[in-house]
Amino acid sequence: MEPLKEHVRNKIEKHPIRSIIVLWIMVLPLVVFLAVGIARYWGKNSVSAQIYIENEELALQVKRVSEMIVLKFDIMKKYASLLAVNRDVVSALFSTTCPERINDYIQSFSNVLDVDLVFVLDKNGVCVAANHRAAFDMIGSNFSDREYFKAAISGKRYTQFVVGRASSSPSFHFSAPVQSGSEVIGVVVLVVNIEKLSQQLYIPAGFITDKSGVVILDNEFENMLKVVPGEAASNFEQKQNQLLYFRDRLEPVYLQEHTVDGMSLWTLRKDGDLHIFQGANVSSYGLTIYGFSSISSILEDGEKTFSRYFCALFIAMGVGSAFIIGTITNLIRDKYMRISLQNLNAQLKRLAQYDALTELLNRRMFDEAIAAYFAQARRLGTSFALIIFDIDYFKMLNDTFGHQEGDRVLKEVASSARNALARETDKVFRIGGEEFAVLVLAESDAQVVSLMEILRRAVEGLGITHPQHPGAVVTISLGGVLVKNSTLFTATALFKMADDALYSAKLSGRNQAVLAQRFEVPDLATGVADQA
Ligand code: GH3
Ligand code: MG
Ligand code: MG
Repeated sequence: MEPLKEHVRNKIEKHPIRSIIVLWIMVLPLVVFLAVGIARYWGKNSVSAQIYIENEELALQVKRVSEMIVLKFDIMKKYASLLAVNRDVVSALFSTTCPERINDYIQSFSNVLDVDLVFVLDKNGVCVAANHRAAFDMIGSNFSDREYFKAAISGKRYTQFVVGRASSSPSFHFSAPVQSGSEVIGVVVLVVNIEKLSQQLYIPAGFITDKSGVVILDNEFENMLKVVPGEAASNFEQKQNQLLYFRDRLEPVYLQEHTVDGMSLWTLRKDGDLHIFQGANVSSYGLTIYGFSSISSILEDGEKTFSRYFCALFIAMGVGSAFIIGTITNLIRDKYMRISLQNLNAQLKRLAQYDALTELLNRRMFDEAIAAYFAQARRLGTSFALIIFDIDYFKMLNDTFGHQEGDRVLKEVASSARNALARETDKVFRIGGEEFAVLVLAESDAQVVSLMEILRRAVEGLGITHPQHPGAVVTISLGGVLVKNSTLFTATALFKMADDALYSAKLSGRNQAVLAQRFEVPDLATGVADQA
């Protein structure tokens, strides 16, 4: 995990633009996935809403048709009753020969009420009168086997769908009994052709079936006298078909159900449009209304809506994600750059303060430290010591064993000096090639001498082979000075005193320490220095 993080971090730091593009391309499939999901959801919602409205409209249409049927049929029944109480009609049924004026009356009755056929049957079912158009064919014919006759002769008004035997045209028959007192003496029949009804009961797509499931009204006419699959008439015998519908066989209505997104949809012909369905029963007349409405355009629209939503979402989310990635990448880059800058600063600070080889404080820090020791000594009246030491015959060691070995020796001497000094206030500096300085808090000359001796022995004790002569080891020479009354010295003067002491140590044979003689200047104002 860590290396991956590091890798990403490095990439972001080095190639920010490229990283943003790569990250964006990596995020792109997710953007597409989300855009498709949301667009599909929205598209589906919009389609559902439109289909809902379409369903409501269709339901309303179907309801209106069913109300129209009841209204229309009720009126026809009333017309039939009205004709049944006409005095001339009643008297015609009593006479053997029907007077022509009855036919005239029936003709004008049918004209005024816009009924296709009106006729009167006697109690045996024989036609005795009819409007002019049908009179020639019908008068004298027997209709006693018809259901509408049987019902009416038993005293009931009746409505029946009939396919005319002579005309083979489908129509509705409305019959009513003609009574003389309580006795039924005949029947009047009003006939309305389906064609006429179709114009008044219009359903955009759909049809009306009778109680057996046979289509008896279809605006398109293609389903006329076909049977809805699964309905009673599917199992009718040829004889029954002939009697009721004047057909040998009843074709099935093409009606195919499809389930789309949990919705039941229907096709009304092969590869036709998908339709929604709404049905209604007109129970008083045993009719069923099948209402359909095509939603293909809504579904096509849904596809377009999806594309539109998808494009809009993809652009918005694509731009949005690029912006977010850009911002995040920038934030990460800023953060890491800040961290590296901090690290770099710390490193620089270290480099500025410490010597790279020995890891001791450097010359600059020595200058600062000596000034601070002076300041503290002046303020608090403390005393301190400065010790300078230098490796003996170091050039020879370097020349004999090489510079690298020389460096190793420098490091060892440095760390042994540092380890020899226990207190935190004791500080060791590398102030030149193989020259070191020590600043410590000290009270007396004796203390300084013993400290120098500790350092000298520490280096000698390392036992590092020196090429001067067989058995020789690396040693150091030291010069020290104690600063007591600090107002009387300067850093330069002090350094010179220690350096002089070191020089004396070298002259006296090396591997030894020399304490500088202190200067005492009791009165600053006189500017005269006395020697102690
Ligand atoms: P003396 O006892 O008088 O001090 O003799 P010396 O040879 O030690 O003194 P000199 O000043 O003649 O030589 C110092 C040598 O220290 C010269 C130089 O090659 C070596 N030197 C200085 N700095 C470094 C360093 O960083 N690494 C190494 N390996 N050698 C260094
Ligand atoms: Mg030297
Ligand atoms: Mg030296």
